[in-house]
Amino acid sequence: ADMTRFLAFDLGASSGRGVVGTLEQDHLRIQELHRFPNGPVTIPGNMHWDVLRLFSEMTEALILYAQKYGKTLNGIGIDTWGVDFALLAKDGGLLGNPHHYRDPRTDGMVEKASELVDRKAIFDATGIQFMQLNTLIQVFSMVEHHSPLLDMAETLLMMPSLFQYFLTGRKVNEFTDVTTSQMYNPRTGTWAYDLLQQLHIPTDMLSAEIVTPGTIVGDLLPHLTMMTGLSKVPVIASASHDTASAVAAVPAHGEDWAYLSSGTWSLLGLEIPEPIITDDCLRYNLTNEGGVGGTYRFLKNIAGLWLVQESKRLWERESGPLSYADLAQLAQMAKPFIAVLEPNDSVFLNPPNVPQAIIQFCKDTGQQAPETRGEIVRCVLESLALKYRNVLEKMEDLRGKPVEVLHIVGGGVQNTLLCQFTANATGKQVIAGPIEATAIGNIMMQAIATGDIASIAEGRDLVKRSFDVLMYEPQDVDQWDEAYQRSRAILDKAW
Ligand code: ADP
Ligand code: LRH
Repeated sequence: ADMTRFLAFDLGASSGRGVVGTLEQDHLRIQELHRFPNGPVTIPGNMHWDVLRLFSEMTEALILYAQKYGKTLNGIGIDTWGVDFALLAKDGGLLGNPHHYRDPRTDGMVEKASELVDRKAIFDATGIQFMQLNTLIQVFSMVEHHSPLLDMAETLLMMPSLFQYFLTGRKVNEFTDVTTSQMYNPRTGTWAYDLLQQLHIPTDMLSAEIVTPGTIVGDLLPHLTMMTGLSKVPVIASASHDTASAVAAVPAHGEDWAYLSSGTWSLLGLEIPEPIITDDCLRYNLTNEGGVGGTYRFLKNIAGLWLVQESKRLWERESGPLSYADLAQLAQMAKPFIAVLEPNDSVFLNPPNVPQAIIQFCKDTGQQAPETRGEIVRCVLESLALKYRNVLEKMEDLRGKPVEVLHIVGGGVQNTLLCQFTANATGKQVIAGPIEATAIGNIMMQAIATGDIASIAEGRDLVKRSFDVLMYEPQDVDQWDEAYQRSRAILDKAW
């Protein structure tokens, strides 16, 4: 019999990849077909994503697929980072270049928006944490800056849906990514129209249907089948928010687990049946993003390995190529617990020089500053692990039940030092893997859409059977507990 194969496009803030998933009897096999870098492009005044280049890398992956596996492909699904979006004109043309969420156009805009509608009302209408990079705040900043694009926009598409539109010509948004916008009301199951009107945000552009994860959207357009050599392929809205796909693929069972999706960001949270929209949640700036199978992702964004990525970029500019493995080794040998950072402090959102911002933060908070590269990376990793404990404690408290294990998935699984630190800081058993959980979750949701997998539970069992994980047991817990108690004041600073 023919193999059942799916292609997942997983676009993260630091790289994109096309991954082939082959369903065999009892097993899912994945193979990376194509990987390409991603990052911001800054032109006067603005910071963008290069969406046309990303799309041409995607068509390149389709060509590579046809060369390697032949013309039959059972599905294509796309997931990307959250919150960013594109605007389309009446004729379907792309209006401008989509912005990067770290673009400073949103500086001060959360405060401005909350002068019109108070934070409690915004949270009540959406259940989403406040971050200046949210779609809501980005669009609000366009309103404030009188962007002419808003007058011309007929359709707003979230980033994964833009690429899906490029593949199929069909304009639909998908639930999991829509919920990251802070423009959607999970209680009414529609865009948060009242809130948007109060912020003077035009709502006509919210015309695309919102579909649930695992919906077949349309077929690959004829010019693309011709260009690539593929036959007709269904394009499927998987869990199009990368974090939703990652959570879908966590090889967990029962309810006593938390997840950490570890990449550019650290997304730490719980899978829950209903959003938790309470005053405590608002106070701790926790969020309720839409998940698969009717669940919600109760989580917090923690500025994650972005701090290491940026340090690496700066150091490479100074003195040539460095690998993540090199940095991990330097960190391993460096002196422990020199200082602790609040990774979510706004000074780390987009500083020109992350290592310098780290040193400055330490000075400003009266701490000794790390000096060497190893010390800086170690300080970041320790701070992340301590922040994980800090956030996890709040979440366990709000849900009213402790978790037993913490599953780590994503590229950050390769940072074994961080995995061990996370076990040490939280006192939980850590189960690390799979690295490509996001692409796997994307493939899983496609297979559910085509009927090849019956349910999410069955998909998670398949992931468990198909991929190895590594276990980390807590070590040096007393020392980590002391470090935690010493750093409470700093870690509690940026809720
Ligand atoms: P995103 O999807 O947000 O672009 P990924 O899930 O691909 O991110 O994870 C990227 C991160 O994984 C990098 O920032 C880096 O810190 C970490 N990483 C990647 N490869 C390695 C490695 N070989 N050793 C340690 N860490 C790694
Ligand atoms: C991770 C992620 C995260 C969003 C951020 C913008 O890649 O999707 O869930 O908050 O990017």
